[in-house]
Amino acid sequence: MSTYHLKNSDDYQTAYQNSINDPIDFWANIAKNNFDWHKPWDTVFDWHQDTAKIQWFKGGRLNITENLLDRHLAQRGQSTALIFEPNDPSEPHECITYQALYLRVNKMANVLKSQGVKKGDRVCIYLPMIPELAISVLACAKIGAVHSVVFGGFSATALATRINDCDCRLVITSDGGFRGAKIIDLKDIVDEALEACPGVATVLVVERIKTKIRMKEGRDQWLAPLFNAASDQCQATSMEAEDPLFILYTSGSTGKPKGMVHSCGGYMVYTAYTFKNVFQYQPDDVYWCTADIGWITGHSYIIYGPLANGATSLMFEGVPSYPDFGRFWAIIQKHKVHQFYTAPTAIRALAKESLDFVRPYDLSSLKVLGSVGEPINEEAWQWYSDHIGKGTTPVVDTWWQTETGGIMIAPLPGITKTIPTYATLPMPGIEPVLLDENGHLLEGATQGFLYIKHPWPSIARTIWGDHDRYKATYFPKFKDKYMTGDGALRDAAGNYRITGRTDDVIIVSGHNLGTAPIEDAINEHPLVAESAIVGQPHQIKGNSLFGFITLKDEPTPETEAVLHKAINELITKRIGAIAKLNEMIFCPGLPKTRSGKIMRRILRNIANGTTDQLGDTSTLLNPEVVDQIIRLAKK
Ligand code: 7RM
Repeated sequence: MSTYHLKNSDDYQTAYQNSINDPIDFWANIAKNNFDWHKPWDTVFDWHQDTAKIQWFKGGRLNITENLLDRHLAQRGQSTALIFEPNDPSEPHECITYQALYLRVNKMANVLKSQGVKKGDRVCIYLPMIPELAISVLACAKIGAVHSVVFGGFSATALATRINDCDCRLVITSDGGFRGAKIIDLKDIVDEALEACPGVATVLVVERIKTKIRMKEGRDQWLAPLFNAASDQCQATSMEAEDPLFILYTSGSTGKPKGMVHSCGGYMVYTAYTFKNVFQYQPDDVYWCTADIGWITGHSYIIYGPLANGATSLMFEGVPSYPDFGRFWAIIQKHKVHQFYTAPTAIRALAKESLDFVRPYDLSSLKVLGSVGEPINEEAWQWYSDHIGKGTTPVVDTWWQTETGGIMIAPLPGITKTIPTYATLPMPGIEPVLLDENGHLLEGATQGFLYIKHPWPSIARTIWGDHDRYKATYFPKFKDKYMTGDGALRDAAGNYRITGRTDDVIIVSGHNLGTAPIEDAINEHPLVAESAIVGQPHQIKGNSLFGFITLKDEPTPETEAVLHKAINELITKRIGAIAKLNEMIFCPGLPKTRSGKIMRRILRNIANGTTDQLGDTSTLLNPEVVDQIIRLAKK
């Protein structure tokens, strides 16, 4: 028997040992005893290393929404599933019970069916953080449609790329969204995107901001009348455990975004299990994750993990700074939040403000504080622990990825030790290893490239439409180890500290940005010859983007000023405002190796002002440009 809820350190130790000694028995037990299946699986685990094909609970049948909603109805139908806290604090919040959510999901599922959506079809969801977002996600899952949620901050071009990549026929959006004092015109962005998406036949529009928008005849329909007319009863579609549940795009170090595909069975089991244990969720606790559902954290730890446990999950429409920097703390007090899960970038932004924004609020309900998305620096960890946790609430630094589906390395609050800046210990079923550049296994206290040995149930199964890229990205050197792309350090007790990306992905305010697509956007400018982006440490964002740009002609101060603006506008248009450059310099050339590769390491040193540590520059083709760039950067 595997214990679902780990209550103490012995439970953790035992579960961990069992899960490593016999992962198949371990996960089969968890999956069998804690979820509803239509039919048991034929094979717990199947792995073809040559093709990087991984399957969990193959042959098993289920519908994930029955595990999220239906099975709680008898006991907890009247308890709250979702709390919606709107952007504007004077607008009333909404509590949606399990029963009510169940009925709303049924109605939405029937709307989708009436629009011709069938099992396996892809549906793009481009919505602000309103209940209809969670309801749309669950409605897709109910009828076996594959949802592809695109974060509302992405531009029309980025949205179009994602719609076309997985061939979505239907888009769910809203007239717009509220974000702090701003209004985001989502429908306008969709209209622009769809000019490049001939495959989209239907757009369902939620009314949120009540502005006048354009509705395209024959394509666009308001959701409300369809929803109101739909039946609130709907038969869940029976899914194979390995059928895709959703696609979520993440930036790669090169090329177009990768549509990570997650499957129904393994994803459910793993997100539910890790939610219960990492947050030590107890019935009637109020749990709040501040992520947007457009990111994996929102998928796994606002919707799927919490609801699988019958939890009350709060979703917040707004931003931490509106109407003032006390908003998070006001919400914690208002809803008596027990578990709070946010990102280091938010913590740093709030720590910079006066403690007068924290002091007025009663935060005594808090039992667990979580962090996710990027390494949390010591000062931020300490501020979070001291001022929000009052020195007693444990801080859990959770390391994981879009590709891992769920939390991989994290302390169990009140159970295992927390150490500032360390994600500490692996979850049961997770066996991290550190390798050196040549792939040799490193033992004991050391630092290296982080790999994971044995697939766990919620590992992404493929990249939509490009399984070769999946294999090449995650199993590039060793068929038997998943490559995370992160570096890590391990102490003598086996605790892990994640040191950051080891590839060309830069994490800005918790958003993963690949350098290549940004460089492509810059290079589109007719005056630009070439460009390279590096990350520069930033007090609040963690990293900001620093661009080195060469022009086709000698720049003048005037062209530089104009280009500065034009380039950031181009980036905003192609990717989104999150990818704007913080600094850019126009240089006579970029440092290159003899084989023509840009030496980003050197550019990183220049951006960071650590030019005394340039290291080996002997392979450089053009060492003279390095000095020129250093001089320009100092200006
Ligand atoms: C959940 C999420 C994944 C990348 C990952 C890391 C970084 C995430 C932490 C972290 C240090 C953490 N998915 N990362 N969590 N680094 N400590 N606790 O963020 O796909 O968007 O990003 O984020 O580099 O590879 S993600």
